Amino acid sequence: MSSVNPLTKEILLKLVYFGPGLGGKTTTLQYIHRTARPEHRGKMVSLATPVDRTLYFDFLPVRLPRVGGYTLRLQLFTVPGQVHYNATRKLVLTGADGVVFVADSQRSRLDANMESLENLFDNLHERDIDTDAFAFTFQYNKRDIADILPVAELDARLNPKGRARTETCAITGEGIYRGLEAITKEVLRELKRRDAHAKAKHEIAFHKDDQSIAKSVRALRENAPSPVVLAPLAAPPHAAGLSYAALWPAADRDRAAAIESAIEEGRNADATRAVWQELTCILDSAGHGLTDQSPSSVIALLGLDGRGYLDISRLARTAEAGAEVPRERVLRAYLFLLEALRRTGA
Ligand SMILES: Nc1nc2c(ncn2[C@@H]2O[C@H](COP(=O)(O)OP(=O)(O)OP(=O)(O)O)[C@@H](O)[C@H]2O)c(=O)[nH]1
Ligand SMILES: [Mg+2]
Repeated sequence: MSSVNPLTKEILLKLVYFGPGLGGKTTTLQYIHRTARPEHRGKMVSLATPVDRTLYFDFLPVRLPRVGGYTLRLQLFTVPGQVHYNATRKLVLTGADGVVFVADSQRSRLDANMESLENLFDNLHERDIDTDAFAFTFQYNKRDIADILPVAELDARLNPKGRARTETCAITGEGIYRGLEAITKEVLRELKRRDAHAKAKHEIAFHKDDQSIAKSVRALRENAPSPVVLAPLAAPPHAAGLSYAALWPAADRDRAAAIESAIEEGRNADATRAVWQELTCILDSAGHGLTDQSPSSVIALLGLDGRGYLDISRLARTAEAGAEVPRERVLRAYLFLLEALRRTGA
């Protein structure tokens, strides 16, 4: 559910990318993650637990500054499209402010689109949501493929009410930001409409919002170089030797190399502090949008060993206090961090 904070001038919105399996929802979020300015987006978290598939979705937080005097914090989610994961879809839809329906434009997927759309409506109706007054847009995806339905036919079959729709190719990113812009506008329009009826008004300066949303989304997209220097470590990357830095996202590899250099040079306390900082950051992003964001529950959700986490937190305190940190424990802490990284797909 949206929340407006007039003090910090922030609006938090939850947007869900919904649609049939393999339609391109995850690819859409990956594209935004890859191309948004690093300072305006958090880490992308993909949760797929092999044992209990009820937990399975992607999450990406992004921040749109200066929209009508407010900063918009968007929490972007995807649902698992496959038919049998409806429990997860219901869970992810909880409190959604808007939905982008990612349709697969391929002729052969028309039935799957219609089934998924019906499922979306069922899930919303179950929550007593009036779908006519719900922010909802379409992304007609995979427009790059040869055997696709014309837009007019998709409109007729999926979108008889003529909601906003964008033609996209999630792989090249064509149309993706226009789609994000469309749903953000819809959600704010809906919020404003509700606000007009509510007794307590937020007095959000929504004038010219469409223009400022467009501007803000455009600013989000421009790819800026990301300076990644982590104090207190600023070691040069490895010249030789075994390194796990390649397992990290490209933008973070320098920091991984810095941790490894510190371990190699016996600067165990420095390495510990850096591992702790990285771990906290990963858990923080993974916890965004969850009801219980405490590190222990995020650790449990990711299927990580809670004892390993406690061990690192103790070790970080030891390092902070200036006491000696044994090499094996730093190595173990680094291994734990690598595992956390792998599980979040960061
Ligand atoms: N040609 C083409 N392929 C795409 C496009 N978008 C996604 N794909 C491919 O389609 C496949 C499925 O994409 P995903 O993003 O995983 O689909 P999803 O909607 O998240 O699927 P579920 O998680 O099963 O619901 C991947 O192989 C993508 O590379 C597109 O616009 N064009
Ligand atoms: Mg997916």
